[in-house]
Amino acid sequence: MNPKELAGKKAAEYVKPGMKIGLGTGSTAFYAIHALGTKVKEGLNITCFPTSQASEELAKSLHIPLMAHHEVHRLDITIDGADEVDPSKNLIKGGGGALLREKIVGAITDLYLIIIDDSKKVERLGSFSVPVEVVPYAWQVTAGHIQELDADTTLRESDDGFFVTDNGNYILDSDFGLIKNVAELEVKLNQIPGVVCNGLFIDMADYIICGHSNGDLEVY
Ligand code: DER
Repeated sequence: MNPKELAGKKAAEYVKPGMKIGLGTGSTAFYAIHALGTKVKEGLNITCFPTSQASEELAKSLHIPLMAHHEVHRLDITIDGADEVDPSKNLIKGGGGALLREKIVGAITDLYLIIIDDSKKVERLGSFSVPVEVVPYAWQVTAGHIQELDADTTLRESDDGFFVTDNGNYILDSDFGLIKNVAELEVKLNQIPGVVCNGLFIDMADYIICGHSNGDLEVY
């Protein structure tokens, strides 16, 4: 079993009957959603709230019951991936472009489980550029403000032009280098007009579930 599948299946074991579950986005969350689909097929009674159109479509294909938007207030567990995890369990997320919905969902979750393989573990955040979701209007101006925080910014592209998030926004992948103070940077980014969300998830993760290529599983 590959490390991401190992982590995804382990996270699904935390899910109990009657729970409300946030469904993350990405290639690791893919395995957790499939594991939940199997449990639903076996009779597990849960309702879920996806963090992307992609995860919503996957959940529907697995007949996982979904909540309507007006029904969501608190979630018992959210299972989601990450692009980098530091020893304090701070994260860089957004590599899959779902950071805004993921942060909204993570913020209303009682138990936030982050599933990774060991390639995501770092001593300090920043080797992976911080995804910053920005409104398309005057995005170059917003990029300028981010650059003033000593970053190189790259407008994320897709196969047919600029990458557009599920919310109709752009993403500026912002390279700050290894970040000295992640909490301070997270606040500074949020103060920039035009910034909708950034991929620094500070003090949000409750547990990291890490699959290793040798078959070991680490939960901390
Ligand atoms: O966009 C995100 O935050 C996703 O969680 C993603 O970055 C996770 O990466 P993965 O596809 O390696 O699980």
